[in-house]
Amino acid sequence: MRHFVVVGILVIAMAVLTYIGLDSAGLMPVQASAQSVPIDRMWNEQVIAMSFLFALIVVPMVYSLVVFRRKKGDTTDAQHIEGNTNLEITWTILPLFAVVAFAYLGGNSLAQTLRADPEATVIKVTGRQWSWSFEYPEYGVTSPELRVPVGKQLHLQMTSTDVIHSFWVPEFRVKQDLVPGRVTEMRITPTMEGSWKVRCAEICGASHYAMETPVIVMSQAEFDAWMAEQVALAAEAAATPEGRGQALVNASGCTACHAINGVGGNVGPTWNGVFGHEVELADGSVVLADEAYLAESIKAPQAKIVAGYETQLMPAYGFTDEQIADIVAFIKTLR
Ligand code: HEC
Ligand SMILES: [Cu+2]
Repeated sequence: MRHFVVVGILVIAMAVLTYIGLDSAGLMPVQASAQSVPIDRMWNEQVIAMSFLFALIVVPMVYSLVVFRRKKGDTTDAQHIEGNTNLEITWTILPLFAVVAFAYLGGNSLAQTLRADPEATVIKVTGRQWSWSFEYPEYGVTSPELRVPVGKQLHLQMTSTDVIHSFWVPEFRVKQDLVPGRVTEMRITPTMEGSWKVRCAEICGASHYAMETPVIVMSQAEFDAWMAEQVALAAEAAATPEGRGQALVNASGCTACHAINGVGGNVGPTWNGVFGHEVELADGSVVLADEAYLAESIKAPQAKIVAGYETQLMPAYGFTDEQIADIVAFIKTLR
């Protein structure tokens, strides 16, 4: 009996210490959304259960090793034990209750993170290899970074143009896949101003690691000012071919692979200075990068492969000839 009391006290002490240790390790980034509250509560409950189970296993084991060691010179057999029905019933029933309780808590937290606000702002999210774009249908604006006002629920309607991606901002906790041919939804209510990053959380190809873009939560006034600027820029851009081309480039994620003025990926060649210059192709020939060549490169990317980029694949886009002409007009402006 004395052993049970001592072990019981040690288990509780060890559980408390383990919990305090894990809790102060700062495993979580800041809590920046309303949806993170039920998730963090659930996490905390699991950490408590984990700490207790850890203590329940480790303490009796170490205690037995130390206290019930074989005495020097004792060569007798150990006591034979046949099993214990009460113990078996207990350790079946208690975990069963624990699992059912966690299933209930989990269902509850899930329902809270999915709760829809009818006033939510709709944002259409597109993921592609390897970039994001965010369309604000209310304003007719598309942005390569996600800027949102604090305190309002966002209703993200997400899809992918190629493979499965996954939208994940650790500070918001929730995560959702983007599936080609389907629209998946997610609700996020940012509760804190700040600047974070959305990362793709589904391995989606060679540059998966680079598929991230800023997420900026600002005050309503700052957001309104930014949006007014975007609306004005979009109207201005729509009036010229190179402006329309630039908007298409921004909305299509070309800069995931092509750097413009030093900003962007290096999977494909930079566009600066390409127009009017000679391009060496993989087959050893040389072509002049005129309008026709650039248009063909976009329309039929595999028709002429630039030397040095044989192993990289430029995707095909379903652009119209006018759209391609606009993009070429934009590339021509890049000296
Ligand atoms: C997944 C990466 C990737 C994306 C995204 C991408 N490209 Fe490319 N692009 C390449 C690669 C690699 C090449 C070079 C190989 C080739 O010629 O096919 C290339 C070549 C080009 C060229 C020829 C450039 C030169 O220097 O000769 C043009 C023009 C071009 N891309 C336009 C675009 C446009 C416009 C978009 C967006 C609508 C785009 N690309 C998106 C990878 C990409
Ligand atoms: Cu991805």
